[in-house]
This record gives sequence, C-alpha cells and structure tokens, in this order.
Amino acid sequence: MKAFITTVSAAALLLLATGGASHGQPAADPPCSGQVHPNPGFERGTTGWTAGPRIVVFGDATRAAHTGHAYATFAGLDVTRADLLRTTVTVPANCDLTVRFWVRTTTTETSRGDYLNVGLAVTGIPPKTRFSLAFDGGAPWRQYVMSSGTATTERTATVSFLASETAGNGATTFDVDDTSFTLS
Ligand SMILES: [Ca+2]
Repeated sequence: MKAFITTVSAAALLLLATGGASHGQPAADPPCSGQVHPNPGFERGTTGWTAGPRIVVFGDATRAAHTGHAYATFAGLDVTRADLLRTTVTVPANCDLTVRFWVRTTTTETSRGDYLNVGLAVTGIPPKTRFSLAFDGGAPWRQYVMSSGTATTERTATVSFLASETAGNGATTFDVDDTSFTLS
C-alpha cells in the first residue's frame, strides 16, 4: 500500500513539473513589436485621442480618407484660430517607437501663413517640433515618419498635431489619416 501511494505521488509531481515548464513559455507578443494605438486611422472617431472642439473627424465621399471612412481635418476657414489633436502611448524599456502619418494639404494660399506643427514629446527629452507643414505640402496624401529612439527605462511618448491659421491670406486645410505607432 505504501508503495502504491508513492507511485501516485511521483506521477503528481511529474504533472506539476510539466505544468510549470509550459507556464514559463511566452504567451504574448514580444514587448517591442506591433502597432500600439487603439484608433490609428480615426475610424472610431476621437477614441484614443484628445481633440480640440473644432477638430472634425468624419467620412466625406467627395474627399476620401486615405483608408477607411474617417480622418482628422484641420479645416481652413480663413479665420485666426488654432486647433490641437494629440495622443500618448507607452514606450517600454529598450523599445524604439516609430510614428508614421499621412497628410493631405488643400490650399488657396501662395505663401506660408497657416501651418500644422507635428510634435513628439518623449519622457526625458525636451518636446520637439518634428515637422512644420504649410501650404506647399501638396494635394496627394504624403507620408511622414519620426521616431523616439530607445532608452533603458519605460517612457511615454506624446504626439501632437497643432494647426494654426490666420485670417486674410487664403486658407489651407490639413487632413491627417493612418497614423501608426509601431514598436521595434
Ligand atoms: Ca481613416
């Protein structure tokens, strides 16, 4: 009888050991991969973004999105005003964040007046304007790319689109679509 119990106990220990081994295997994607924003193409409105009251996210059959139905537009109304659209993501330690976005520029300006400043603020680094787009950006959708670099600690990265326009010199509209926030 004692020998039987010992055999059962040995089998139970073997099961525990097997379970422990499988538990140690990775169950999720590696931390430095994939697109990490929940709403990169604005198909879910302003979810995941902080948007000023005059940022319009919509679908317009006569002005198609880059992909999907929606995009963010900083409307050229030829009035003096500013709009801010921004979002923050977490950048794990030892990861590089690459931010890509597409912009379409429609204008009646002939010199720089209205502009769209695109900024990237990363923990530990002074906020910086990476792109200052203006009337000459072009009507076709055009892609821009910027990245955070790596660090040994977890950081946050805030991307901001700040549009500013002035009255009286024509109007420029900036449409933004298909942002992506990819870790590598
Ligand atoms: Ca879209």
